[in-house]
Amino acid sequence: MHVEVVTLFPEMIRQVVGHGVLGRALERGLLSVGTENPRAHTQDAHQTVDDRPYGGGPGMVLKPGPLSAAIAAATARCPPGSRRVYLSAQGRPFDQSKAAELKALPGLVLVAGRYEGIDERVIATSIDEELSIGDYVLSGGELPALVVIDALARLMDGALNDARSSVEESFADGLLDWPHYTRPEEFAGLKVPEVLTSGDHARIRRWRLKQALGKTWTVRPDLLLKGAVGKDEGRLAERERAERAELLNEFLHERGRREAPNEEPQ
Ligand code: 9D3
Repeated sequence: MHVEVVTLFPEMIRQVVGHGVLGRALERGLLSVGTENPRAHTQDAHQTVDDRPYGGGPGMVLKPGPLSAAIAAATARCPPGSRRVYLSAQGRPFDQSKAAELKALPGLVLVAGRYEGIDERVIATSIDEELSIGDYVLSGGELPALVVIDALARLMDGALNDARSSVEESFADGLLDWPHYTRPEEFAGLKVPEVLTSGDHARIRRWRLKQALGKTWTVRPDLLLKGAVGKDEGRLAERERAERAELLNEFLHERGRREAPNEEPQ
């Protein structure tokens, strides 16, 4: 997959994509990342990329000319069938199922805005989809573009070093993670839960699923209503559904049914 980022700060992108899982995915040729700077598409001596908003108000708006020219240049380096995505606080939420959908595309042009935003006519003529990474105010689309690229990279076959089987981990799909422990067996007066050193893999699996269900109930009950995230969305096998119901019931029974979700019992 080839990804292009249209940005006034290409160094921000280049610096980050060299590291970790992402850097390895690039080295392995699973993914390539290029950048295009609207400033390179200006015609005036001052290389002006922004201007005051029609109608007045604070801040500046990215001018349509240089930005649309940069999007065109970036698109020309992507295979046919690529999608042009504008990262914006006004977009639909980016989530794991959207990551899986984008992963299937041959290429992606990610447009990062700055200032108050971009001229609406660029959205009308040069953007296929608008995505937000969450309900908080950032200062531009570069970090969101990197978030999207990172989520895509780890979905590429061969990007992760461990050969994790999707079958093996699917039992906790769509849930928050269970607690993790490593050596030593006692730290800060706290022991590793006995079940994890028991060698009883069926018991360990059920303990982990119950922990994941309990944590999810407590901090993200919305995920339980959704069913699951990702490719298995809403397609939990009947047996898994029954097991989850049983273990969630156990969790609720043990912590006291009267506590509402979101209340971490102490
Ligand atoms: C009128 C209020 N605005 C400024 C306080 C609107 C506004 C303009 C530009 C809010 C954010 C931004 C810059 N944000 C992004 O480019 C952005 C973003 C975000 O802020 N939150 C979540 N996802 C994204 S994706 C791009």
